[in-house]
Amino acid sequence: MAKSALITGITGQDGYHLAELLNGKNYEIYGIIRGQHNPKRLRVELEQPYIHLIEADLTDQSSLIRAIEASSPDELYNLGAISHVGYSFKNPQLTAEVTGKGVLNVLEAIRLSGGERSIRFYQASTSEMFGGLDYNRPGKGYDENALFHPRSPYGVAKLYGHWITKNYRESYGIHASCGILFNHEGPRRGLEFVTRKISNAVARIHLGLQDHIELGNLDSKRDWGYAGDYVEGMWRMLQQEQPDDYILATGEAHSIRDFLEMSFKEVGIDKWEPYVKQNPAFMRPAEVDILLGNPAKAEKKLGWKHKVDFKGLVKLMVKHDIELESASNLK
Ligand code: NDP
Ligand code: GDR
Repeated sequence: MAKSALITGITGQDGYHLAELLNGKNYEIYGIIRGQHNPKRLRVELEQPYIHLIEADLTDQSSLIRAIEASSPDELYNLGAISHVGYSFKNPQLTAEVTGKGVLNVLEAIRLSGGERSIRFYQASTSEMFGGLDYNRPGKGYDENALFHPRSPYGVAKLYGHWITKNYRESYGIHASCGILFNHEGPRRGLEFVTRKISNAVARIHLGLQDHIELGNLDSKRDWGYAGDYVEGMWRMLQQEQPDDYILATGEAHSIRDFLEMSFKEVGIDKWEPYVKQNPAFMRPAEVDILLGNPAKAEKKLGWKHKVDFKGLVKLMVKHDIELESASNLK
């Protein structure tokens, strides 16, 4: 019989890629969609008509219980969150409710609907829990035993989600795993995140639709991979006999400047500095200077490895945005 999966965050970047992956494996897929009018609903209905949408919200536990009852999932992937670090500084309490307590709401919904033994649970933990400080940064990159030191309301809320998931695994024997994922990007990335903001602006500058881009800190470094690779790792975690926590990363870090340089090169611009203005509005009250992950455990135990490298990622994002912006300006 086909397996079934329930995904929170179905309208987000990872929800899209994970649904594609599971559809290819013949899963019955259910996705939670929130809000009485969600403009992304039509996109999902047109592009991924195989997904059964269920109206629910991470802050409304009864809606989560009903979603579990309606879908009887074998696997539940909790991807839903307020996921923008900058936004979390402006809406810290909402972030705590959705990104932090929302995880507890899902775990309790699993228990209350009697799914403790039958539902495998994935929690979307993050490299933002580490904070990138000198004292806790291992030379070979963060591994699963590194010290946490979150630097934003988002990171703090995610750390709660991480520990409550581990606690429910230890207390109630739920097959619950946390994927500690480093940044992963692609054409489905929201325009509010730095990589997509850059790839889209570069495409528009190339097409003469915009003359510059405004950014915040250009010196931070991130371990950037491709989202399509990372959802494969999520799925592999839930196929293991025992639940556990795993880092997914590429093991390479690059700066925002590197991303700019490589993106502008794609459209034949070698000197990118005149096209970039710094705007303090995009700076954060506390920054994470560098995040580098060590994916050795996932490589060994899950047989997972990223396929798309940094250069390939930049290339595919800029190419996609040139096509997208050209098409939307034909109309
Ligand atoms: P996105 O920001 O693209 O998607 C977030 C999703 O959460 C959207 O579908 C959004 O729905 C949903 N959501 C927001 N609030 C609620 C709510 N109250 N109830 C139900 N759903 C809600 O994130 P990504 O796809 O990039 O990331 C997926 C998960 O992985 C997130 O938890 C993120 O924090 C985490 N993560 C992401 C990494 C990355 O590099 N992408 C790295 C590490 C962790 P709506 O469309 O209605 O707003
Ligand atoms: P991040 O991603 O905070 O790592 O969180 P983001 O792309 O927002 O920022 C990366 C770095 O770029 C700097 N930056 C800017 N960022 C944005 N968004 N906009 C700008 O204009 C800009 N200018 C410079 C930031 O200061 C930062 O240093 C992402 C999210 O997907 C999280 O949900 C996830 O958990 C982590 O990745 C891993």
